[in-house]
Order: sequence, then structure tokens, then C-alpha cells
Amino acid sequence: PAPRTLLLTGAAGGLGTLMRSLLPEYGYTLRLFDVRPVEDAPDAITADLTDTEALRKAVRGVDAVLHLAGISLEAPFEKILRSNIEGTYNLYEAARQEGVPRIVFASSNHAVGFTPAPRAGEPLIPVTTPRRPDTFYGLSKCFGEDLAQLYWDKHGLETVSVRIGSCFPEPTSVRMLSVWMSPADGARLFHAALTAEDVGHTVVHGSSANTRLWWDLGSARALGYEPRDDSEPYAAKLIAEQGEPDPENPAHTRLGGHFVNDPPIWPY
Ligand code: NAI
Ligand code: 15L
Repeated sequence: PAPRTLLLTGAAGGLGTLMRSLLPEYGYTLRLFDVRPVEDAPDAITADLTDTEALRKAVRGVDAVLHLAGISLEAPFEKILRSNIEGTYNLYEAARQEGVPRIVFASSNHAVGFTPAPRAGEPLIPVTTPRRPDTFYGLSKCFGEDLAQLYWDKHGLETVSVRIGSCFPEPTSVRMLSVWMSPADGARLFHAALTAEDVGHTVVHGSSANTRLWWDLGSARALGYEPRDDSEPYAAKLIAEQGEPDPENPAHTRLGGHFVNDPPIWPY
């Protein structure tokens, strides 16, 4: 049966806020979780992913989890370790113990951020492309995907890992023209990931049907995802403002954009 009660972690964040408004249309009842209070949601659970008791209670009785909580940009390794690596492990353990059958995990393009973007005429990046994390942040998403595989193989807990490109109301860079996922398409993809049958552990790319798309959406479409948006209407303005991509600049030629150039954040 289709999941109806959904735990949304990271509900106070940018994507969480978008999904709080879009997912109820698909018939979900949302339970909200975040370390920060969620505006206008007095019933939201305010707790950290390190709080294993709060997590056990939060997942109890839900049909699925959409796991968005975590640090969403590069940060010192210790912080990534706590929120994204230990935090995601804590969530999976709570879900296993409470018998939650499925998690949709917000992975990221930064798990494969050093992958060269395809040039004109080259094939799109397949979902099986080798991991090439561009940051400790991207590395934590690699961990989350492997954790999901382990919990499927060992415990039968299903996951769809969505390597999200850039999910914001509008694309704001030339690079985003290639990886943008409109919030409406994001909701479509998460809904497909929550309802498709027999997903085991499936990795998908998360983007709209962009004219300048860099990666293959085949495994997402196989779940029933039908993107309806395209970043192209934003292209002329962004290119006029920012110029054409510079083939000498890795921030323009690698999937992860500026993350590949940014220095690590100290201390390690
Ligand atoms: P965000 O930073 O706006 O939201 C993340 C939320 O997680 C915040 O509200 C924060 O308070 C919460 N959080 C952080 N650490 C926590 C902890 N230890 N315990 C409980 N809650 C904690 O990020 P955004 O953009 O909403 O992204 C959501 C998820 O999607 C993140 O996992 C991010 O890595 C992933 N993602 C987002 C993309 C995007 O384009 N927005 C692209 C790729 C991945
Ligand atoms: C991500 O993984 C980040 O969470 C988000 O803030 C954006 O930076 C996005 O990737 C992106 O690559 O545009």
C-alpha cells in the first residue's frame, strides 16, 4: 500500500519548507523533525539526529521517512561526522528497530562532484558513475548511500537515494541550468520514490527535464517520475549576467560546480 504517514526530517530547512507545502497534495500526513523549530508547526519534533530516543519515537508508526536533515554544505569534518554520518546511521537504526519499511534519502550531486560534465554530443552521466566526492559533505552522502545499501541487503529496509542536483525555486547560476530540479518536480520525484514498488536500494538523479541536462534520469523515470519542468526559460538571462561556462574552470566543467574548487574548511 502507498505510504500515508511520512516523517520529514530537516523540515525547517529550505527543501523541507518547500516539501511541507507540496507533499500534502499527494495525500501524505507529515510528521516533522528538525533541530531548529519549524515555523507555524507547534507539533513538530525539535530534536537533534544524535538523540536516539527522540528518533525512535519520531519514526514509530510512520510508513516512510523522507530524510532531508543534515548539514547541506561543506563544513568541518567533525560537524559532518556528527550530523550526516552518525545522524544518518542513528536514523536508519531507529527505522530498523521500529520496522519502518522505506526511507527516501537526500543524497547529492556532490557525492560525484568531481565527475566531468558531459560536453556537447557526449553521453549523459550514468547513475552508475564512480563516486567522486568533492567535499567532506559529498563524502557523507557516499556514506549515506552505502548505509542504505547495507540496510537493504542485511535488513530488508528499502531506500531510494536521490542525488539531488539543485532544488530551489529558480536556478541562479549557469551550472544550475544543467542540474536544477524545480520544487514541483522534486515533490513528483519524492512521491515516485515513496510509492514505487520493490525499489530495494535504488540510486536516482534528481533534476527536472532540463534542455542542458548533464545526467541520466533513467532510474528516476523507472520509478514513475515524469518531470514537467525545464530550466531553459532562465538560460538567456543567466548567461547574459554570468557569461558562458569557462572550459578552463573546474567550477564550470565538473558536476559539483564551485564545491570542487572551494578549500576545505578547517579544522579537519
Ligand atoms: P538546509 O540546510 O536548508 O536544511 C537542512 C535542515 O536540517 C536544517 O533545517 C537543519 O536545522 C537540519 N539539521 C541539520 N543538522 C541536523 C541535526 N543534527 N539534527 C536535526 N536536524 C538537523 O538544506 P536543504 O537545502 O533544505 O537540503 C535538505 C537536504 O537535501 C540536505 O540533506 C541536503 O544535503 C540535501 N540536498 C539539497 C540540495 C538542494 O538543492 N537544496 C541538493 C542536494 C542535496
Ligand atoms: C547541495 O548538495 C546543497 O545542499 C545545496 O545547497 C546546493 O549547493 C546544491 O547541492 C548544488 O549543488 O547546487
